[in-house]
Amino acid sequence: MTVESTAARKPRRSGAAGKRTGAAKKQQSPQASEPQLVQLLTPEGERVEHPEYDIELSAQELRGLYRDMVLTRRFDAEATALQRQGELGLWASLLGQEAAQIGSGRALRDDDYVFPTYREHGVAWCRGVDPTNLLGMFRGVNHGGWDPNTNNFQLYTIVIGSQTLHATGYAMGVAKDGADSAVIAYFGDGASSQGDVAEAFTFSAVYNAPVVFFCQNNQWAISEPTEKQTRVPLYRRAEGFGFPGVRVDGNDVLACLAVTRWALERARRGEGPTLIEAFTYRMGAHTTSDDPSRYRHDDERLAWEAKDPIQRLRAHLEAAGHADEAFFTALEEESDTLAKRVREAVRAMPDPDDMAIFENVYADGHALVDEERAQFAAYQASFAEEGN
Ligand SMILES: Cc1ncc(C[n+]2csc(CCOP(=O)(O)OP(=O)(O)O)c2C)c(N)n1
Ligand SMILES: [Mg+2]
Repeated sequence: MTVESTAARKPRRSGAAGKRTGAAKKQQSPQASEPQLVQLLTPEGERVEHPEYDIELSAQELRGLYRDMVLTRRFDAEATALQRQGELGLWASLLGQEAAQIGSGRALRDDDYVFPTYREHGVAWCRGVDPTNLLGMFRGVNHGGWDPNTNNFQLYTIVIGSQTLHATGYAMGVAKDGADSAVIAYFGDGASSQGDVAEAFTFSAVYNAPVVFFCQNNQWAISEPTEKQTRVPLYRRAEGFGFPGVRVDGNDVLACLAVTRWALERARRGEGPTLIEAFTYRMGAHTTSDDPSRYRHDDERLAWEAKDPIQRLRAHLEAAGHADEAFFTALEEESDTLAKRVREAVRAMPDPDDMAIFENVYADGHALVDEERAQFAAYQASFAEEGN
């Protein structure tokens, strides 16, 4: 089954309809005219209905999603700045993908398990992984920085697509245990071309594994556009494997939350995997080592800026009277505090022990690793001797 319908999109009557201001226009978004895109919040911040994926959230919950996105964006900007200042070796920014990550991340239950790529800083935030822990690997002082089982959030995975197989295997284990938790694997449009992803789709389908495949189609795989990855919209790939695929507006935090919740519930009920394609955009460079001006035009980015995930929720909050100036000011202050904490934590990270690289290679040790350790120790000691 492929979810084909965006039918009956219409402006939604909200309790605060009377308070609607000019910020909430009825104009349809350009994306809304595309078929198969689930949307609950237009780029102008207007709530619209969807027949299959509607969601009711309190003003407090909406403010919470907004806060998550603002703090995540601020943390991400700070990490980019730290790389520019030489404090990090590399950073992979999530700029523009906040709604996809916070919406899906907030759909999860504590006992669900997440298999991320290297860009899921917003999901990490939702799982309660301290943002400073994300930076150690990018500073080169550790190999990960957190215990996956503390927050059910695996370590970042650089090998493109491989985590979809890990997630599938884990989900098959969850099903064998008889648990009703679910697993979610994040990956990108580029990763969708990897054999690992096709294998994960096959295994999860035939074993009915409780896993959600959350593909952030941010339109680019470094310098390769999505049309180099596929001849059909990515969400339709699922059909050939025998499970549902849904394309959601990845810049609409409410739609991402609603669709991910639905997919997780399917998994819990034993109905197997779902592919969600969050249609979004990588606003920044692939990483701090990349220069997107070499391969894409500025007007593309500008068009997506008009669909900014944070601005649209802010427009909705203001139009519906769900947040006042004091809320936005307090959040700005909270962002500053977070940024300062992140800066200080990174600069205070101790360098690792030189010999630590030889640890945890084999559980019971290995002759070759022992030999290399001894060689390296002798090499290091030679500097001390020279100094004497
Ligand atoms: C197996 C493998 N092949 C190639 C790479 C190099 N590489 C790193 S990121 C990337 C592009 C990934 O694009 P996408 O899946 O769309 O994710 P995004 O970076 O856009 O979030 C590639 C090819 C890698 N890390 N692993
Ligand atoms: Mg991509």
